[in-house]
Amino acid sequence: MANRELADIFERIADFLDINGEDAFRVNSYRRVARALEDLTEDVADLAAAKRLEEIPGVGKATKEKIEQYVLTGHVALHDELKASMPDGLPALLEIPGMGPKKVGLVWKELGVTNIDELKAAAESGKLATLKGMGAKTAAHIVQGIAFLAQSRGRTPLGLALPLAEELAEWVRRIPKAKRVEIAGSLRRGAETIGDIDLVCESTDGAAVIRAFGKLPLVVRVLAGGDTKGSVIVRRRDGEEVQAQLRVVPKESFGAAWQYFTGSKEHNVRLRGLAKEKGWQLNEWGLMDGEKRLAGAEEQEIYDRLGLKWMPPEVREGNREFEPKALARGLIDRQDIRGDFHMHTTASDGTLTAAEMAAAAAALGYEYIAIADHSKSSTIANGLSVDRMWRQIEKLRKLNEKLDTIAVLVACECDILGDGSLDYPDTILAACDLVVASVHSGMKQERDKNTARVIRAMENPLVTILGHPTGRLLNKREPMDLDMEAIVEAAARTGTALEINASWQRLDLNDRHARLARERGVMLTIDTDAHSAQQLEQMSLGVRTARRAWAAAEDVLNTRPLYAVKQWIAKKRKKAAK
Ligand code: DGT
Ligand code: CA
Ligand code: ZN
Repeated sequence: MANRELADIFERIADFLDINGEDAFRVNSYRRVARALEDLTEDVADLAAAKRLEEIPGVGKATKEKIEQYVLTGHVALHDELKASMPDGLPALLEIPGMGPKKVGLVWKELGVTNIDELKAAAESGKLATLKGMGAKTAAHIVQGIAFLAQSRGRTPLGLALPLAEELAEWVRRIPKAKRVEIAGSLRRGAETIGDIDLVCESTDGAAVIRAFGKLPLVVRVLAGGDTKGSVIVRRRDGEEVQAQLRVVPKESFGAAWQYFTGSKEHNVRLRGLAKEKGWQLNEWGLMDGEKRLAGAEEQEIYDRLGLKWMPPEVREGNREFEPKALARGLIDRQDIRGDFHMHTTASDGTLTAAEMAAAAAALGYEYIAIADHSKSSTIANGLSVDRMWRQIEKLRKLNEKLDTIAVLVACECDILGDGSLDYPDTILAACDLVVASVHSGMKQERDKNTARVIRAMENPLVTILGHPTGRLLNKREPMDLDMEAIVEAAARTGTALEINASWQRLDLNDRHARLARERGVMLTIDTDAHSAQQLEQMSLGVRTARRAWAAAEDVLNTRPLYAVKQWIAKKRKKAAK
């Protein structure tokens, strides 16, 4: 239906008129019709065809003409004219908390401000505070609004949100009247980035819990608070802010609320549909048959009553998880992981020696690791020259002989050069136990070129794993334009493993591509790309991504014991030797 789009256009006309200082009556006539359009149950085009536009509340001569124009042409001339009459950056100012159309008009006319950067500069220079009706406090508020807008556009990466949410949940657990507290939302589903943190709490005194929630030390500001829901801003470890919601429910509803607020929305729609088919109702308070509560205290009961197996949160995306045989194989767990094939040491850009990394990995209970430092072309990462790499191979062999707690495999992260050839001669690659091949430069080429480059690298029989396949950095760098179908097909054909790089900034492969790879029988690895001991613990983020790809332990090479890993690596190498 066009209603929504037309409502937006009318809303923007009202904003533009308001910025221009038009009289309130005219401005409001557009706002009223915008709202009426949103509430309309019939398509506005049908109403226009039936000459029934007058039935829409608030429609007068001027607005009726504009609706007809839109239905006919898809445009409203007044909207286009107004938009053209003001600087392009101006409408974006309206999105800043604390900046209404009146203030936007004021800063534009009085200070010549035409975009967010100029507004920020005007605030910081003190000019903004001198405007009529502004003052230092309003100016400070606007600066805060600009900062929040900038970061709230980018969602929070899972690796930043998870520890923060766990800490917040721990604080909530200490609130006297709070009982059970759990994380819900996209965070519980292990999504790569999250919009906000959702917590669910069992208590009989919601108002008290929510008041205490607003006073927790992590909380920067309170946005809203009531009897069942509180909403606050907390600060991320990088200084940015994230919104967090707390929902408080009684014991008998805890499972239902946890399920509901875990989502996803698509998954919930399906679940609610199944309840409806049986004549029941499902919402955040419980699974109800009229007045009778069928389930609600535990999530498990809800799935049980609906005749389903309980579903791990990572698969609740409304993407075939309701099919009968969907999850027959089970999902990989963090405990299935026996090693890590991708980490760096002081030989290139890591912070610990190989011996120190081995000790840290042994402390995690691993059976093996591969040390994969950078190759010579990665000069900023202090990549190893051919000579240095020969010495590194020798050094790692000796280290491995010395250790009896953990096996150290000799590896390298070899650059894939522009033409798809590798940064080291085959003699070096053959001397390694395994080779991670990665693209680190020249990623802005066209899709065909990128794809051919990466496939050529995978065709080298000495390449074991394609490292961080798309090169993306969450919220920072777009993925390389690749034909992932072709990459996955080539991985299957050449017997090359595809990496789920578990670094919190990467998660690359992403869940979708990892699922595609798994469905085509491609071997996956989950590697941390650690540059420090602490980064080895990012493994759990990669496992979450693998679970979202419905991967079982058998789909992931580093769940296998060392002898089986070696056999698997040897297969591709042998095939090529024939
Ligand atoms: P996010 O925060 O954007 O990363 O994504 P979610 O999935 O955490 O979404 P959020 O925070 O808006 O809401 C949390 C869950 O609550 C969501 O996954 C499903 C449920 N939910 C929220 N609003 C609705 C709704 O309007 N309908 C349904 N069926 N479920 C909803
Ligand atoms: Ca959320
Ligand atoms: Zn790399």
